[in-house]
Amino acid sequence: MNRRLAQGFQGDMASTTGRPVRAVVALGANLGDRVRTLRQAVAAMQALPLTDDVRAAEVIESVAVKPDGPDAEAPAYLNTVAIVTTRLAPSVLLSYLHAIEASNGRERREHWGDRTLDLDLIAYGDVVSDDPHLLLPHPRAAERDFVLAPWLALDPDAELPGRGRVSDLLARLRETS
Ligand code: PH2
Ligand code: MG
Ligand code: MG
Repeated sequence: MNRRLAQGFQGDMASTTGRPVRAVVALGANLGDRVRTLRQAVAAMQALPLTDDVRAAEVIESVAVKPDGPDAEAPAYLNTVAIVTTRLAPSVLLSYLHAIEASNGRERREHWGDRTLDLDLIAYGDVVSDDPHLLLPHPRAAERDFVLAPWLALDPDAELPGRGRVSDLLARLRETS
């Protein structure tokens, strides 16, 4: 694991769950060398403590979605989804994901602004949480083709906790768009 990432989190290493949990992470990049950044992000997830079995779907390209809708003028995204098996507590996993974003040059200026790397925790086991610092599952996952499609490709039986089967959610989304 990257030293800078490890140093930032020494105090949190004990924040683990007893048993391994499957977590789903959505990756997106629309600035810089997008392929390289996504590869680095997957490698960084593989190097996380108490985490293994990182499986990433094939990368897809998608039109940038902005607060007002799809924007074909904005740089296009590469998106994928990774499923990881982890014993990190969800808040700790999320902190690591933010650190991986930062180490890949992520800047937070604008809501849904262009970015080198976005890592969103989509689901953590079957946990449902309305803690504003840790909303689970991700509140917009069911509306996002670029999240549901790679997730379904990795796991045909995937379920979004509290929302149903990913295959049904994706079919419904495609009917209405
Ligand atoms: N992420 C966003 C906003 N818009 N559009 C696409 N195509 N892919 C994304 O990952 C994405 C987006 C905010 O997280
Ligand atoms: Mg996002
Ligand atoms: Mg994000």
